[in-house]
Amino acid sequence: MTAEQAASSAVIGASGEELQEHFDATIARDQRIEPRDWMPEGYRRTLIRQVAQHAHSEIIGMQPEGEWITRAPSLRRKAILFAKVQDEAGHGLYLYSAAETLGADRADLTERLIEGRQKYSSIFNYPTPSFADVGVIGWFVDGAAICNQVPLCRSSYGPYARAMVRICKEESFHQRQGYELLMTMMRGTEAQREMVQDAVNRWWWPSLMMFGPPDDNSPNSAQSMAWKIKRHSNDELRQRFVDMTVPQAEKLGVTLPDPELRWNAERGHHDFGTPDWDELMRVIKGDGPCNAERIQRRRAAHEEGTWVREAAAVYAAKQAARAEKGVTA
Ligand code: FAQ
Repeated sequence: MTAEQAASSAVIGASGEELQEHFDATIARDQRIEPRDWMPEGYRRTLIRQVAQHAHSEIIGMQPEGEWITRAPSLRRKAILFAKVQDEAGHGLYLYSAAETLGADRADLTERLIEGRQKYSSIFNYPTPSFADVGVIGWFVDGAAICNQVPLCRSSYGPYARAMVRICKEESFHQRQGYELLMTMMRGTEAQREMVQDAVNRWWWPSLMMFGPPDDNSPNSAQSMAWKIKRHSNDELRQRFVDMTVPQAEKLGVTLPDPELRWNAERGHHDFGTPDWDELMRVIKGDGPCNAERIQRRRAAHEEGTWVREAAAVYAAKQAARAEKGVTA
């Protein structure tokens, strides 16, 4: 028990065992754990790990598409892309705030990210050489994010679950913009259709890897599901994504690059091939096509933003001093 938890148990006069029982009963009743509630240290640590990785993913995830803002082919596409990338920044900020309610320090989380001590999603370590990648990221990556994150709206930790509600609404919008962009390109020239197919070929397998390792090699899943932080296993969500995406690919007129992909009437799901799990592990460990570039860019942005953080802190201190003296702005 931490000092803070010991103090809170003393206040309400409950023993460690009683606190644990109360926590277990709250989870069993499908009610939410809130920041001031007692929680086991493992639960807190697991949430900080997952929420921080999620926040970092949103922030690093601004880079692959962000590269296209200056090169988007029309003012309309530029405005749409600008808004989408800005939404991802907002998602990162809600999630860092959720991590702070668990006692994490945002500056420390950022340090851990840029020093390579905390992870972010593997998917953002792949390059975006063509504008079709912007559409495919919206369709596949936001689509996978929706499959993974809609169940997180029912996650047992209140601030995380509530942050996910708005995030999921925005991700749905992002997915549709990606699909609409691809439909426009598919109605265009042969060269544009080839660009779309090429982007689909490059992003399909990395998108399946976003859901994490297979269930029999996912060390965190069992405990996270028992705590109802995660509601479904990695493989269940991966299957859901495949089933959702296959008819969308047919409608769009592209081929998903998996010769083993077919409907299995008995299971009521699509069968599909096995992603290259060695590749996922390499990318997670920092050896993907763009890992070094992504972190270098994030570090540079952090350093360039030092003066903004310093100015904001001085301004906040001044405002607090004025408020203390009773001066209204
Ligand atoms: N990449 O035991 P498990 C987005 C790590 S946001 C990197 O299965 P867990 C929005 C895992 O952390 C995308 N690392 O772990 C957007 C663990 O390492 P650790 C991010 C991965 O936590 C769209 C180890 O492997 N979404 O896309 C990956 O139970 C477009 C063992 O794995 C979230 O973060 C991976 N793919 O399940 C933005 C959603 N997979 O910490 C811009 C919330 C696994 O023990 C543009 N997170 N690892 O050292 C989750 O649902 C879970 O954390 C999973 C992993 C499913 C990602």
